[in-house]
Amino acid sequence: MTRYAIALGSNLGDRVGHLRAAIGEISRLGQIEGVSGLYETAPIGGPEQDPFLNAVVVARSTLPPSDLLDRLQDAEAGRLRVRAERWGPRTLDLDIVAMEPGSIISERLTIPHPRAAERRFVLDPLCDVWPDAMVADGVTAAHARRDVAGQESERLLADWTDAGRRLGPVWVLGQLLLFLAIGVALVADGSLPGFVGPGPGDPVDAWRVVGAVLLVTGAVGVVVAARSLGRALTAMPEPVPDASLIESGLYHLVRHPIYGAGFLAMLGASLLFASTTATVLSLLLLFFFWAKSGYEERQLRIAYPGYSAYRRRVRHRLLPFVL
Ligand code: A4P
Ligand code: MG
Repeated sequence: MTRYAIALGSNLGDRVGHLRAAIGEISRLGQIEGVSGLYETAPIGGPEQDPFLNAVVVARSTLPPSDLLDRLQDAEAGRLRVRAERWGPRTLDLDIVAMEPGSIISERLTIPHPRAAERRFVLDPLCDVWPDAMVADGVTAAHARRDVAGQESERLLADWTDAGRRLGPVWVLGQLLLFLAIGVALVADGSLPGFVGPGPGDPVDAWRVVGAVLLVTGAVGVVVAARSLGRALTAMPEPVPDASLIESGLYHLVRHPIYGAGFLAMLGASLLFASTTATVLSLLLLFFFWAKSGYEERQLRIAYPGYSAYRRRVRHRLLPFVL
C-alpha cells in the first residue's frame, strides 16, 4: 500500500462539482484517509484567468504511481478537460504531489511534484491533512509553507464534500424567529422614552420622525434590491442554481442591500412604535445579518468565480459607507 497526496484544482465551469466528482473517482482507486478544506486561490502562472478552487485528498492505494496517474487523467477527461495552453484554465487538474514510501522521477511522472514546494495552493490544503508529507528532498509541507505566505489563498470551507449538508434552513429559521420576536415586541412594548423637541404648539417626538423615515427608506430599499435580484432572489444563504451574480442597482453600493435595508426598516418600526425591546432586537438582527452574510459569501465565492473581485470593488457589506 502506498500513501498518496493528490492535489485537486479547478477554475472553469462548475468548479466545486468537478472537485466533488474527483473525490468520488479517487474513492474507487484506493481508501481515502483525509480530505482537506476547500480553498480559493489566486491563479499562479499562465494567462489572466479566474481564481481556482483547490483541495488535497490523501489516499492509500495498491496502484503503482503510473497506473494512478492514468486513472487520474481519465477522471480529468471525464470532466471534459481540454489542454489548450500551459497553465491555462481547466475544469479539473489532478496532480500527485507526494507519496510514501518512495519517490519517482521519470519522463512522464515526478513525485514529489516538482513545483509543489513553491505553491501555497498545494501546501495550504496539504497541511490540513498531511503536514509531514515530503514535498521536496528533506522538506515537509509544513516547512515549505512558511516561504509562500505572500501568495493568495483562503480556506472557504473546512467540510465541503457532502453537497447535501447545508445550513440554509437553520439560518432562515433564525431569521424568521427574530422577525417574529420584533413583531411581538412592537405590539407589546411601548416603553421607549420619547424625545420631545422644545417649541410652541404640539410637541413632535423626534424618535418617531426618525423611525418613520428609516422605515420608509428601509422598505423601499428591500423592494428595489429584491427587484434587481430577480430570479436570484432567495431567503436561503446558498445561491440559486444557474442564477448569475448581480452587481447593479443597490448591489453597486453594498453587497447585501436587502439585509441592510431590512435592518433599517425594523429599526425604524421600533422607534416609530417606541419599543425598547424591538430596538434591541433590531440591533441583534444586524449582528445576525452580518453573520448570515458571512456564511453566504463563502457559498457565493464557491458558486461565482467573479465574487472575490466584486468584493474588492464593493467594500461595504450591509450599509453604504458604514458597514
Ligand atoms: N506530470 C509529471 N509529474 C506529475 C505529477 N506528479 N502529477 C506530468 C501529475 N502529472 C505529472 O500535466 C502535464 C504533465 O505533467 C502530465 O502529462 C504528466 O505526465 P497536466 O495535468 O497536463 O498540466 P498541468 O497540471 O497544468 O501541468 P503542470 O506543469 O504540472 O502544472 P502545475 O505546475 O501543476 O500548475 N494556480 C492556482 N491558484 N491553482 C492551481 O491549481 N495549477 C496550475 C498548474 C497553475 N496555476 C495554478 C494551479
Ligand atoms: Mg496536472
